[in-house]
Amino acid sequence: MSTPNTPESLDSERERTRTGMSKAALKQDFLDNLFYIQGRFLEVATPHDLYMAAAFTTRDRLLERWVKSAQLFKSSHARTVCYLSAEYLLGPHLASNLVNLGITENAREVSEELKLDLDSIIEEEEEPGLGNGGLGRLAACFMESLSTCEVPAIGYGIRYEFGIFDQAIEDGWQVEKTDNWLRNGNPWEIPRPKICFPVGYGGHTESYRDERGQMRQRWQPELEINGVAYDTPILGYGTENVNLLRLWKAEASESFDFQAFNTGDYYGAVYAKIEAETISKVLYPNDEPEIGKELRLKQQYFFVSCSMQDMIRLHQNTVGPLESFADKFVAQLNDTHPALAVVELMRLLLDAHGMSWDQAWGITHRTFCYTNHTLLPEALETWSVNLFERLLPRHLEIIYEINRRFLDEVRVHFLGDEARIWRMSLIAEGDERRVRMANLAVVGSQAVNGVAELHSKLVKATLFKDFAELWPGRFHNVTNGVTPRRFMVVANPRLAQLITKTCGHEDWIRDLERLRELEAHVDEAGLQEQWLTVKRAAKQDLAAWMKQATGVQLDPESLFDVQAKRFHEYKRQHLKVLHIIRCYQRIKQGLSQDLVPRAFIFGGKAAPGYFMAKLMIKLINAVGAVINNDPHVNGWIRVAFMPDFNVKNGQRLYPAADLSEQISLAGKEASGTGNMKFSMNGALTIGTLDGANVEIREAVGEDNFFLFGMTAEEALQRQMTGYRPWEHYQSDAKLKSDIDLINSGLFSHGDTQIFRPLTDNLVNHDPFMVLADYRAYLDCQKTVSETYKDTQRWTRMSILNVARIGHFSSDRAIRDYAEHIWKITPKPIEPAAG
Ligand code: F55
Repeated sequence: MSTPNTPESLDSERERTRTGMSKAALKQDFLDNLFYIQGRFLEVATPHDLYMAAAFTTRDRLLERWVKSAQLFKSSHARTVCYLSAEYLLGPHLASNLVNLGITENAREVSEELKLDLDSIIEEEEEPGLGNGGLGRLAACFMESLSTCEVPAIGYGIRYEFGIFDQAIEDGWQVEKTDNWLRNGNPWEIPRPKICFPVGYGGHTESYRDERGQMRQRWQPELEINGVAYDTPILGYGTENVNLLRLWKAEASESFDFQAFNTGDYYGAVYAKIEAETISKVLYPNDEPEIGKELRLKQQYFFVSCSMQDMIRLHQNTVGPLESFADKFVAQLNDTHPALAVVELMRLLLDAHGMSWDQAWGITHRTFCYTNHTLLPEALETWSVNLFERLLPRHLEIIYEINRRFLDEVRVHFLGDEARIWRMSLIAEGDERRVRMANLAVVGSQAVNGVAELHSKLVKATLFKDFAELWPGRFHNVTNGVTPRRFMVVANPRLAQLITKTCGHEDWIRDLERLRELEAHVDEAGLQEQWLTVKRAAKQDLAAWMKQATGVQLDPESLFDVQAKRFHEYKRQHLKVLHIIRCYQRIKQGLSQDLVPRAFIFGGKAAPGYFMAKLMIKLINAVGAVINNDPHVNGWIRVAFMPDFNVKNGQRLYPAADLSEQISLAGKEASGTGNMKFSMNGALTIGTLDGANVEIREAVGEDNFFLFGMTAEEALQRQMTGYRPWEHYQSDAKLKSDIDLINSGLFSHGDTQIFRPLTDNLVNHDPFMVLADYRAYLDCQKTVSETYKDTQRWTRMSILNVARIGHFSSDRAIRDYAEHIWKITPKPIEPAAG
């Protein structure tokens, strides 16, 4: 790109040179880093060396902004959001940081001059998969948008040594491989060995008299370990603000060595060290059965204790007296995993800082806000009182006291309603008494929110009905969003360029509502044609990737029909399978005339202990193997399973999708965020009225959304009046023949039993009402096919989906939180003077 010689452009070029963003500076630093950090010349550098040099060159360019942000936040006592999350599903940093620094083009040109390919350098990065799915990815989108929206923030979490497992498919089954993401080093983090806090476990509590003669409680833990901070800068787009992601690593404290020295038990001390370090060893894949639960509670306490101690330290170093703690900080609980923070802050204020209960509770209660991400009863966290007593005895005492005072309030409010008191108590009574973490989070927070309108409504009407009646003003909705930087600009540069060209500016990247300007061009043949070209190119890229990863050949001319998300029965991947089998049977019966050629593409991991979910993966691969090899099918339909669906692979999928499958049973998916990512990339949605689908449909227009299925209310109604799935099986001949085909052994080398657990469950129980929605789903898919045949109409709908999706940017979500929940105003960093 040549730069015209206007005074402004010279100024900005000088500015770029000054801050090291020029091509010359980038090239020099890249070569220096390659030599001084990796110890390599260009000629002998491995792909990994090149990636590390590029990463360090990029990181150097964010440090100045980072330090400036930190300085300003410190000196101005800026109000700060602390996002507490057990998971951050960050995805690769390099490409996203290049975009947010505005140097992708320069980096590409420098690479070309050095005869290197920027895309393969970017490919080299091993992503930090420190999350399971939607909840962890939301935390990552929010961190990026907090920076973009110039809201001072710290993300607190755990530096898992092993993130979410890598998924391989062997003989059609999911096989889990450990995710050793730190193996080759992590250039994005900065260890802070001096930012280190002790965390206690076990032991007992005791009473003592303080210097003023007051009786107080204190905790004598049996074991103490250390949490050490590892910091990663999180850049925003088009801003100088850089926020901080601070992840804690567990280490043994010196007392271990001391112990060994005293007792001579050297090996005992070494084992104790190893045990301490297991606390941040591995991310729990959700839905795990009971075993290992204790370690999970230890993890939760570990990271919230470090985070609360760090916040208190920061406050004392800047503002000073703890009375104003809740003015300086607001702490957002990402689901209940960090809910112990409420109790830990109470403990620190009471026991370490000598506050009275009322004073400590006043601060704590004003500090926290809580986001709920699920209504599924089996996903609501509870911990056995016995375990608590053994691991965190002081915290249990504090929970009892919070509960005592809270239940007194309930008693006064709802005179004599004992049943209600039982339901609202922080302790569930029963064979085994358990602490209800969701109730604790609600009681300890000043604001509670759901993640989509429907979900927030159900939160108030069902899960927290009693609480909403007690404190109606506490409940809010903030609909989720995703970052358009990663999911449009990074993932789909061709589309981003076309949008920029059509709108005549790049401002849509930071103000996503401006995508609406596309609407004025929706009927232009030129745009429609280029839109199709962009989509086809993305489909070709995906087809090439799939071919090398799985051997399955997809036809880019066919409709790419994608369902990518964690495997769970409520998400109903098996409903999609029934549709595929129906298409297959039609082809076999010579009735393929009204079909359009389709590629059915799946992606997603199943929790290692979730048998049904793993069986669904096996079924998809089994059905795929038969269909893909049946000459009769002759390319009409193809089934492909993308192995290891993670952020990186998601970025390959979203741009290539024509159709996005969002088919959960209404009322079960809190929001969904994949639905937004697909739609932003021009896929049309087939979906139920669930989670954020409802709002997406309203935004893009009902004519541009394929709706089917029961509403949440209808589903509930049918469950209550007695749902009998076998009646559907018996009365719908096609449904019966689809399910029977699964059990015929056709897809399983004659094994008629292997898929029985799935089909028996569908026919006899069907907790997520797959059979009830089967007919409506097939009918709707017919409409999809009809619509796809009219390319112009489909393209128009696709453009309108993108034009009207602006609301689902995580920038909007963060602004909602800032205004309604956190009461915080942005704090821009002034760019450096020239
Ligand atoms: C992780 C750990 C545990 Cl123990 C339980 C659940 C999870 C988890 O990953 N939950 C999750 O991803 N929930 C999802 O959150 C998204 C963001 O709000 C929603 O869009 C989605 O509907 C919800 O299922």
